[in-house]
Amino acid sequence: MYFPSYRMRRLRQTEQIRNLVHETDLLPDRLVYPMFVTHGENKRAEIQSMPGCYQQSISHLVEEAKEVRDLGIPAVLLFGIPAEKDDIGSGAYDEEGIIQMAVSALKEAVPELLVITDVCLCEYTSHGHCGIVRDGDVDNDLTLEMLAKMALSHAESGADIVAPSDMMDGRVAAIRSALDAEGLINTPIMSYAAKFASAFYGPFREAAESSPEFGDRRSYQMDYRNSDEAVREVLLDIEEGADMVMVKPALPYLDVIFRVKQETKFPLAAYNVSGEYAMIKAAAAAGWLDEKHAVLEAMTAMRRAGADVIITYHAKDVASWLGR
Ligand code: PB1
Repeated sequence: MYFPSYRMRRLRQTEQIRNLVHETDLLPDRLVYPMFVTHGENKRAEIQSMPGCYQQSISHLVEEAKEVRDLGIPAVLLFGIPAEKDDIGSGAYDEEGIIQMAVSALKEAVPELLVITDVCLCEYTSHGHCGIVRDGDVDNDLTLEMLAKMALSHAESGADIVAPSDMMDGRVAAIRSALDAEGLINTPIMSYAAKFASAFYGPFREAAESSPEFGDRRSYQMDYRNSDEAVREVLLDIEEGADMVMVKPALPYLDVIFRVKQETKFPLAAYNVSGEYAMIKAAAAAGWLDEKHAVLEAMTAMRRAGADVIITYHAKDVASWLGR
């Protein structure tokens, strides 16, 4: 069966034929929209390096969350910007903390929207690291206790899913046992299981005011040269009780997304991070890329690689382009 009796272009002739045989679906119900909520009243400030994304106080957050729901996007992922920070990030588990208050406001105003909370200390620590620092490095085991308290306070405020992004060893097991000990046996954990020490987080750190004051995150986030290690990290988190796993960033790691899905068959999220978003937005603003087509192609690539869920700042645009 070969040319000229077989012609591959027969199935590319028209939009109808191409749609009939297309292999990868992209739908709004696969998307999670990350949002930044800040302390205070009536605040809404666009993030310079992330056009269209905002640091906003709770009342504005709720309004935008209604738009997200109306677009058919099932979930938001919340990052908090507290009024104060300290060296152990104690604001992270404050029952009246910014995330705790935002979660209850969202669950009341938009109950059908899933609220996922990021569990990490970097937005709450004065030094900006993802844990408690002792002798110049993040102390893994001391940090576990804080993360468990933080995840518990989120779940008790009504969070539907908790998502530890800290990359401490053993944090999934620590959070699972803390939730179960308080009877929160049905709160799923979406673990940022294979999270790389990436240059593509720059804009986020501006948005969340969470840049490390000294050093970097390479003693806890993964080395981007390693793919076998990513599979080992994911398998460990599954062993510890993760309900969903994640690869982050996404586009520079499609090979890892593919491997993790193929080798684990576990529910898998890809996090299309701030730097990936900023690249496309900047190129589109300069007239170098067709934004809609570049974004839909990038989202489809993550799905084709095996991601079940895509966490992306493009979510609202994608959902409106898909017209559902
Ligand atoms: O969009 C992004 O860049 C996400 C950044 C990510 C949020 N979970 C982390 C990146 C970082 O600053 O190291 C925050 C770490 N908890």
